[in-house]
Amino acid sequence: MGGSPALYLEPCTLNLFVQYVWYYVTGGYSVMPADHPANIILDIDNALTIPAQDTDDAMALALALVSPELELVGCTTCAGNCRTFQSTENSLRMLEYAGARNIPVAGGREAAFIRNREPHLQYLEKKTAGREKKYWRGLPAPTVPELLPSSMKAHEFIIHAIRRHPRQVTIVCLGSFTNLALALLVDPNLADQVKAVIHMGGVLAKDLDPDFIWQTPDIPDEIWRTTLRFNTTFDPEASAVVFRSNIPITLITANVTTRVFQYRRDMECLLEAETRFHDHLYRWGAPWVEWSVGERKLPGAHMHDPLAVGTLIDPGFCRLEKMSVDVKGLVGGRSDWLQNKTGEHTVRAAVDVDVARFESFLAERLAWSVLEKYRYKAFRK
Ligand SMILES: [Ca+2]
Repeated sequence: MGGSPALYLEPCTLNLFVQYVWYYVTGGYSVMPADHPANIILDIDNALTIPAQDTDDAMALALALVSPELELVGCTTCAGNCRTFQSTENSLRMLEYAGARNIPVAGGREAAFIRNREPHLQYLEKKTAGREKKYWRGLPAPTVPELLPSSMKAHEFIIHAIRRHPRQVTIVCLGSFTNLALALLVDPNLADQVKAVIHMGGVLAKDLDPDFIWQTPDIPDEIWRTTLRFNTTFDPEASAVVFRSNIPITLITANVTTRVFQYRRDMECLLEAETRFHDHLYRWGAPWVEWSVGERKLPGAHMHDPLAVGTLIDPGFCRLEKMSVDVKGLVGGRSDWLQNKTGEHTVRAAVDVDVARFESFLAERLAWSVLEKYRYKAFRK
């Protein structure tokens, strides 16, 4: 380190400093839409602490915990990147380390409505048997969470929260649609009370060209095309229930999420935050970045889900267009179910992203402290 040590600030520290000063000078309100903080439920397939699985749900949860523009009402868990019970454990552990003990975590269904996703889940479980293991070598076994899940199941929690806060809660679905669909079936009048749904999923029909590079050659084609293709197709019957519900839906498509990454240098920012929570994110997040660079030959780790949460914080990160969903086509296995035309089931879908601005926002924001309100305030009854 050259120059005067007293004046030198690491780039991460400098970014943090600027963010804090800016936030406190402006009061944090100058860029917030009028309805912030936005109440959200995060429905996630959180695989953090499982080697060779995506870490993006965990980073999305972390982003929610540090962002004053959001009010995290609770987490519900679903299958996708891992089994549902694993997502529940991983989320409870994160909240425990964050000191956010009052945020409920409600476990969801393990299985899709009617499709057999066992081959998909067993494929994921075998994934650690190969040479990828080296990236996670030496890490201690994750602790058993002290926190317990909610006594409510995920769909019951969704109904409970929406009924307590009608038209005020956005449901952020970062895995399959199973839990939300179940809530809508159990409580047929619930849809009108849901403010909005934002979902990481979908692929624009124009980009279904076989030459389009998804940059995940490690995933077998039959797994990729039938189930892993970005959440929406994991449980297509559940997705159909949600798309037919008339809830305002925004899809943060794979077209934009595959363009945003977490880099090695970003992991250093987590380490410098020096909290148990950030250490945990670093410990399990850094190997995934290394694996993505070493095995997938990517510049960093894909950050699909944080972009969905980030879009709630700043809608300007993505350019959205009105599109239609061919629900019958989706259920029937068509891959071009998201189309740029008028149709019966309209959604807003992300067609472009401000990559540089979002990536730097995410890197800086994740080093922020977990909000005090989650440490001390009891969950609103
Ligand atoms: Ca996810």
